[in-house]
Amino acid sequence: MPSIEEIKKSVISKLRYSLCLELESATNADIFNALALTLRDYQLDGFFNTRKVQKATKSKRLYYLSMEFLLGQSLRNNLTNVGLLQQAKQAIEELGFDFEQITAEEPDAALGNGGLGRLAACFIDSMATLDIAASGHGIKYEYGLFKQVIQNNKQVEQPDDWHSTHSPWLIEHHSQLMLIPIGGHIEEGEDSEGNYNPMWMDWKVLVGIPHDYLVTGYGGKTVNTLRLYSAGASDSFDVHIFNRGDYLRAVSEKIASENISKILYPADEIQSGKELRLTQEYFLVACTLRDIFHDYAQISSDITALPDSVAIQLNDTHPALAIVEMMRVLVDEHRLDWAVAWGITQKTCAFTNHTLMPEALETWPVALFEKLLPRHLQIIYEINHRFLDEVAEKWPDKPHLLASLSLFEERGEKKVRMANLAIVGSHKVNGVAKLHSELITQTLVPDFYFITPEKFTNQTNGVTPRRWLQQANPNLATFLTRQLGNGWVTDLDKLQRLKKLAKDSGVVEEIQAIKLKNKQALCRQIAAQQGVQLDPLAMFDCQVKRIHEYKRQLLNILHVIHAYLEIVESGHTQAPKVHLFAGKAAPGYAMAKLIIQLINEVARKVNSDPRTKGQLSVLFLEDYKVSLAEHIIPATDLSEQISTAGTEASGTSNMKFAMNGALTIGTLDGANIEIRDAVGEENFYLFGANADEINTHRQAGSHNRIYQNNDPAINRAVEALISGRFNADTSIFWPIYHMLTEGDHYCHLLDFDSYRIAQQQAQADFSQQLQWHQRALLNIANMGSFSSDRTIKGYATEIWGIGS
Ligand code: DL6
Repeated sequence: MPSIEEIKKSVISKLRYSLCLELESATNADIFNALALTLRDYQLDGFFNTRKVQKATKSKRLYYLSMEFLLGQSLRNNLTNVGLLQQAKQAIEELGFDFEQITAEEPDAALGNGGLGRLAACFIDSMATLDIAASGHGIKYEYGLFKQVIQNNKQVEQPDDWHSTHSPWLIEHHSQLMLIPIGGHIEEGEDSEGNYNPMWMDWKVLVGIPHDYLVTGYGGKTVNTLRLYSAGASDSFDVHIFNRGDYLRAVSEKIASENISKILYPADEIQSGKELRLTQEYFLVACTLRDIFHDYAQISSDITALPDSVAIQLNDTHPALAIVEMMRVLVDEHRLDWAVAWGITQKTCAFTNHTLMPEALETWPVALFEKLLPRHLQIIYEINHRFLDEVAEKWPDKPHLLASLSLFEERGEKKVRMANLAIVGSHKVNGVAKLHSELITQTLVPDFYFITPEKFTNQTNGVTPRRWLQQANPNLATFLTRQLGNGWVTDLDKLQRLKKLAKDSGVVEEIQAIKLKNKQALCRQIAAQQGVQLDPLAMFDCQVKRIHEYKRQLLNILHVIHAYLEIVESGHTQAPKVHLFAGKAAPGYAMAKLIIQLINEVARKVNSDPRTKGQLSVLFLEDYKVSLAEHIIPATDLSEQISTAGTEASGTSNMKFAMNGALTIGTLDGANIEIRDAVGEENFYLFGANADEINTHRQAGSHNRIYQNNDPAINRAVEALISGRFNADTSIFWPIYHMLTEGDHYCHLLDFDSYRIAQQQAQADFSQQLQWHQRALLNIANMGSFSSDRTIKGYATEIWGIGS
């Protein structure tokens, strides 16, 4: 381990020889870069060592393919995992800089939209910590998720220039660039032995350039990589056009090639039909498979034994083309028999589903495939043909199966169904929470479950305690280490031992003091950034996540409107409460953007009304991202997990909040159910209809107006939307009013009353501070199984055949 002096020396040397700067003129950003480069050297030593060990032990390797990796900031996390946090802190202070300011300089790497991308980031941390030979594979987007600013109470999107071109964490391997064919057409033909031999002709070339981000496991023993591919222009890019002398067109096609990794699609659900998106998915898959076959060639020449050494996990359907590309390489390049190639592919690939929303199931027009990936389309037809023949032979009395299982949607424009492709081509399919996995088999793809029940399994999500406890909540982490020793960081079940301390009022007061400190810190940050003063003694009730109708931020704000009207119209008083919201809406999602506007308009009204002073504050925090979450979560008293039952696959912020001592108000949805089982029903505010009840309600076509008319409180809150109270233009929130009262798929009003009662109970309980924090402590103590280490152990043994 380097000494403080050595770190200082290296920082000065990096400034001088890598950045061409002297200490005297260095800014905070320069120091950040120099410290990151210093740290990267230590990580590189670990990386070479890890490679040696993994080669010597012939470890089976896992390739995690994801279109999103929501990393956030890396400096503090990498320092912690390498074990250099304290030394670096001191070195930086001794050089005359403020360590907090240096870490704050780092832009978030927002290469993801939300839960799916952040899960991938937690997983690579856990894989390295568990010494699993693994690599993440994604795209190095030049622009990550857009930056959100609120102007006139509305979301405005700005490009996120996250410094991808000069991130100190990324190591470019230009010498390993890859040529990826795309477009063209197929010419049918035969090989010299008379076998069918289609030729993929006249394709253009995309160029993939790998960049490695080093992923250090806790303790620094294993250093894996996250490999992000950027698209570059190719010299050989459409030489035909060039040769014809149309230079400008040839150059613009080059630019189009570079555009492939320009931007992350800013929607948490997929963007079917978009040519660029399908190209991005193919680009990721094709680059990764080149790496996989290249790595495998270093260890074996027996291609049929590939599944013994390689496992591929598909993070949702986005990289499902890996199945097809693998078949193409095995059949067309390695000349394997189809059945042998198919056996290898199925044994190697596994698929995780992350959503039950039918509209989120990816489908791609056949015409688009034909244009971009003609050979892949042929292969998909062949997979489908053989698969459906097998089904027809096995279940001759169930011909209806063929339509639902087919890889093609035949109604309307013919499309490829990516979920069906992912299921057929994988040996395991998992959901991300118990309820979600059950619903996959019962409602999403019941016919696939019928024909291959053994494929379906569950791996409940988890989050890394390194970032979400140790880093985000140093006050609590110090307390935990004092009480339990340091072992909890890699064995979160050790938190169980806190249970016996819950009766010790001294310990509970410490938990209370830690929460207060975190709330004070958040208040300072909010005051500095948004100029708003909040009372840290108030109850902090937070809902931070993507803005979506199913997540029901609308239910939350309707309840806030109700509380406001209780104060100003009914003369009620309430103990101080702060409602915090944060989250981004997909730029094209009008209803979600209107909900953001409503929250901001309500906040403006409530906060400026002298009658609510000291009782109610509402705040929408701009530009939600990982680093902001790290400040909000440890400061939260009440965590809002209020999605309509049966819609949220798992949720992961629910885990982060509970782990940091927030109590949850939530529905029986996603992982909430397992969290409630773990922390105890008395430590969780349950409300609302369950998934079956929601289903029955929807099937009966029940109309929300019934609920509205029966309940004056609901009626008053809903009518306030169009009363001009929050915006002089009474038509602004009509779309919301209309949706709530005339056909609300997400059943806001159905659950409103039960939500209000649960809120009332939480508010009353919060006044009993000792009991509240005792329950907070029990939440922390029982969250051990929501570590992503537990999740990854599950994937490794049950899906990847690693470490079993
Ligand atoms: O599994 C990670 C995360 C879950 O916790 C959320 O419940 C779920 O909504 C999210 N899914 C997506 C959907 N993306 N696609 N497709 O982000 O996954």
